[in-house]
Amino acid sequence: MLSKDFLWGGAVAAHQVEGAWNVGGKGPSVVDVLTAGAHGVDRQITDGVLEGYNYPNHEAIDFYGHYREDVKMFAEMGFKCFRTSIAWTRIFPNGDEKEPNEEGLKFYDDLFDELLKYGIEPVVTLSHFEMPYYLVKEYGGWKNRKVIDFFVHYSLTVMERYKDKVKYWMTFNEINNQKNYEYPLFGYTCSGVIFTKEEHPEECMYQVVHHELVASAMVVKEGHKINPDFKIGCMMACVPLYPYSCNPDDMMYSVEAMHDRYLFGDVHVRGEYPSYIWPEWKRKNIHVNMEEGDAQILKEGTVDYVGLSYYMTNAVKADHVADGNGIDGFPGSVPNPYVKSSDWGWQIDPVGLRYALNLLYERYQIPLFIVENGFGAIDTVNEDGTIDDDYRIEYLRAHIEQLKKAVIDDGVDLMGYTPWGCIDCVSFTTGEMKKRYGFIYVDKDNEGKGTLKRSKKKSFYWYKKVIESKGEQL
Ligand code: BGP
Repeated sequence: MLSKDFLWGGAVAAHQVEGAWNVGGKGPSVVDVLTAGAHGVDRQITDGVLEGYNYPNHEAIDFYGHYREDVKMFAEMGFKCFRTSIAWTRIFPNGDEKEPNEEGLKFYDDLFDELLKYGIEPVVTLSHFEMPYYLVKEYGGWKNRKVIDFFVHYSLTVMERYKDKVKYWMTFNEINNQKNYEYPLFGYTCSGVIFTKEEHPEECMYQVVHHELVASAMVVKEGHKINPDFKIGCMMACVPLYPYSCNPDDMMYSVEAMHDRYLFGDVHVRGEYPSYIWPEWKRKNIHVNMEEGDAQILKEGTVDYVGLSYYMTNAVKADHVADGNGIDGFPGSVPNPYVKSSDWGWQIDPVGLRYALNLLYERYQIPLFIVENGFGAIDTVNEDGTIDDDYRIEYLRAHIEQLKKAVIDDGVDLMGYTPWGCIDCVSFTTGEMKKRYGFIYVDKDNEGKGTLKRSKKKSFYWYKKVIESKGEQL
């Protein structure tokens, strides 16, 4: 049985649920000018808001207008926590203002009060794949060092405001995805970067990442001064890479390829760049500008826990690297014959979750928090309005079984589990509604039509029992 303090809950991000993209003084965010696409690589930043184009994020599921009803349903499932993000542009519409927008601050006050009313702890991501569009246009996004100060000012403003309501924070969602310039959706939207022809994309993304790591460390350090009880974590997309075979070349390649993922945890947790990065930068002729004092900042701003998303593993094959056709832009990755894939090609591997937790805990020895995991699928509503999402239950059950093994058999210190998209929301990689994760169904289709009515799926009742029984009744 998992401990009574284990944080069971669910996760979403502001721009994938709230809608109300220009309401209450909110400014446009990069995700508000992003087109939908069948696959992540097709999603594009437009040059501002296109007339007549249906931006799925603009209304999303209107959590902004429905949050009371939704929180009540989370409470009915027994959530101990709820992970969401704050939309930077509700607080600072352009991003470089001195004074925050009171109406935006008030919205999150109300949301957090509503959660606390039911004893649900808010878990807040400060930057979940978005930033003010103004900072992209005027400053070039995170390429520009000035953005560090804007982000720190925004973060400390909300930490000060909610210091008695929010204890759990995370700085950047899936920060390691930003480095993945082969998959521009992450590079562009997360960090608001548009490369010029002269720029070396990888060098540019390392610069972006350095700025974010420094900003994150500043926020961790200063945040602890605001409230020493804050638990401030980092957040990484954890996609462990298996060697495709026991060929030593595959094994060695998997170690090298994992560096890309570890880099972020290594800096966040250990407070310094790891030894393997310097020779890599030298080999690739990458130069990252660091200012005097940055090393000290990284040292002083180490995180309290590691938040992670886990959806899949990938297998890598050394002799497949050169052809550049890896799955989802991961060089060298090939389908793993031992696991199945979702309709979107994500390889389903529950044991990989236990493996991931062991890898991270052995390396860092600080608490871990699974803040995303889940099964994106097309749901069918039966004639009587019920939704039998047994495939989702099966996926989550298998993953919870493995996380329990990691905790009980392997001694991993795991703070909690918040399945992604606990209420249906706009998919990030496709910008569509049809890829659903929720325990709660929302009546809205890909064309943006629907009543927005909420209904409980079969998994709703199942997850309620899981929480009630502290993970015993799966
Ligand atoms: C993660 C993101 C989330 C979420 C999730 C599922 O990478 O942090 O924002 O969207 O993936 O992805 P998708 O919605 O594309 O299925």
